[in-house]
Amino acid sequence: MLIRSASDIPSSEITPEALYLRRRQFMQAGAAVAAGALLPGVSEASARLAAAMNSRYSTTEPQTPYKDVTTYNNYYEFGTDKSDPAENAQGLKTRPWTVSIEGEIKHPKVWDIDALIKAFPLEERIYRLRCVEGWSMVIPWTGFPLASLIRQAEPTGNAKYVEFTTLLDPAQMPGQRRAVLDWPYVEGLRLDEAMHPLTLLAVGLYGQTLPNQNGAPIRLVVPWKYGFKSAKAIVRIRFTDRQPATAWGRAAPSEYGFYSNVNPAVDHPRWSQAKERRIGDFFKRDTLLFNGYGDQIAQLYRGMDLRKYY
Ligand SMILES: Nc1nc2c(c(=O)[nH]1)N[C@H]1C(S)=C(S)[C@@H](COP(=O)(O)O)O[C@H]1N2
Ligand SMILES: [Mo]
Repeated sequence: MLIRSASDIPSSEITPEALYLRRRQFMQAGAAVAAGALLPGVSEASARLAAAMNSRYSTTEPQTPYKDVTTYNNYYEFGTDKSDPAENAQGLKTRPWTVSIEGEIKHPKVWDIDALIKAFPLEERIYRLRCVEGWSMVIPWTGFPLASLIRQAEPTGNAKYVEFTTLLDPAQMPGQRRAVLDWPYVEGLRLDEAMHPLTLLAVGLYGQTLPNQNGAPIRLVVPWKYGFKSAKAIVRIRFTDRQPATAWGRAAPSEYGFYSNVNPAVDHPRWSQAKERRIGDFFKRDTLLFNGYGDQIAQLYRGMDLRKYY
């Protein structure tokens, strides 16, 4: 495992950005609490965000600088270049916003996003993110386990999978005016993957509201899977008895399987997955099975052929 304790990290690896942001986050927490006394609602959400406790599921690896996390993005609704989302997503209207929880559950509900942020305790989770393209980052998310929401929704006996759908709005999402994918972006998990405590619904990063380019107001984070499983700007979570058809799976089924667990031994048809470049590093490093989260999640796939179920 590459996980080191905080004291093992040379101070040279702690970026000035990270330190600056921590300090600013701390001060903003104070300011937000003060403002929240006058203006309940939005500031209350940001105060809750800033106050989120670091989780035991966090890695202590050096965090990717805020600048890189928010300017090097994949979000095809806003263009296919890494710099496009930061430029083009700023106008996305993330309030009002609702998330519909529907399908094979006992308590379907259309949640207002601010009510959802208040409904479950928020945690900070510092996770590795490994993109299928061969780069990776370490990102401090703030959010709550998807399992909390699922428990409240109470899946029926027919619920076997969970489908996540991104907003469809070509007027706001210029990338949707081109047939790069069959919009809207759809992703899916098996119910036990969705219920796993590592699976997070993120509403913030670096202690602040999620930037639009990172999937505001709410996005999925599944750290042992390739980054594309982590759908952004979610408007619907639907429980089904059948495996959902995902946007990438429909576009290129031989390249993007439903499981898409990070696996250095199973290559993408067009490139090796054995190594990755951590953004900011010069040299590549070995990619770890299940992105290094195997101790926690390997039991989900016991007895499964990971080559067949790629
Ligand atoms: N709706 C939507 N979600 C998406 C994508 C996308 O194009 N559209 N790209 C995915 C990919 S390929 C990756 S690697 C991650 C990147 O998340 P980040 O930009 O917050 O690092 O978002 C994923 N979620
Ligand atoms: Mo990705």
